[in-house]
Amino acid sequence: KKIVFATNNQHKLDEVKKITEGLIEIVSLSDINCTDDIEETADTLEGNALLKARYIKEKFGFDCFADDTGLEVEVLNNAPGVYSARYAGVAHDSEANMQKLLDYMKGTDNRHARFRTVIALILNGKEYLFEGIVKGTIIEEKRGDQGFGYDPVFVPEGYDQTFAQLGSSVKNSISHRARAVIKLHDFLLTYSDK
Ligand code: ITT
Repeated sequence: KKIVFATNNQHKLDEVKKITEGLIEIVSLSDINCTDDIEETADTLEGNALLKARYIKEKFGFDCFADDTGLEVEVLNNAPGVYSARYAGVAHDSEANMQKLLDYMKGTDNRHARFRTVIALILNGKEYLFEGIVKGTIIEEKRGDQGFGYDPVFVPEGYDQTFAQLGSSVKNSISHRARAVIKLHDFLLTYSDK
């Protein structure tokens, strides 16, 4: 079954396509000629994921899913969280976002953080949510050049390299996004029974 992934983030699209290879056929927004920048006005990951999925369903009529992801840092009371993309003020400036985070955490012993992805699926008029979490720590200086966003400062639990050093095959086997996507896949597998 084909399903539209409502994202403008090419990195997310690449990751999800890899994770679902041979399992789900992913259609991108550019495949449906949508270049809209969907405004994310909710104050939760769940809310923004639903908002993006509903926008595509309402405008184009396709069943679809959307991903909203945040980095939740314990000592910052789970900030930047839903505001991860525009933490430093300018949307999608990953360098500035990471710098602000490292500055705020300077001298802090508690480095615990987690990535949390919420996927919202709209299928046959109903809405479903799937969550994926990976725990880890924020290091003191960026390391690695793979991945995207906050990957250079995040070391997943059980590893001593960042997502940006570990690369896509390791990231895609343990990440927040992978865990949410696997739940989505398992749901779709058994869907016909529901
Ligand atoms: P959409 O079109 O899907 O909304 P986006 O880039 O706006 O794409 P989000 O609203 O979920 O995505 O923004 C979350 C921000 O968190 C994003 O800009 C990245 O900087 C960061 N981020 C998301 N997933 C990440 C990942 O797997 N690794 C590192 N950083 C990530």
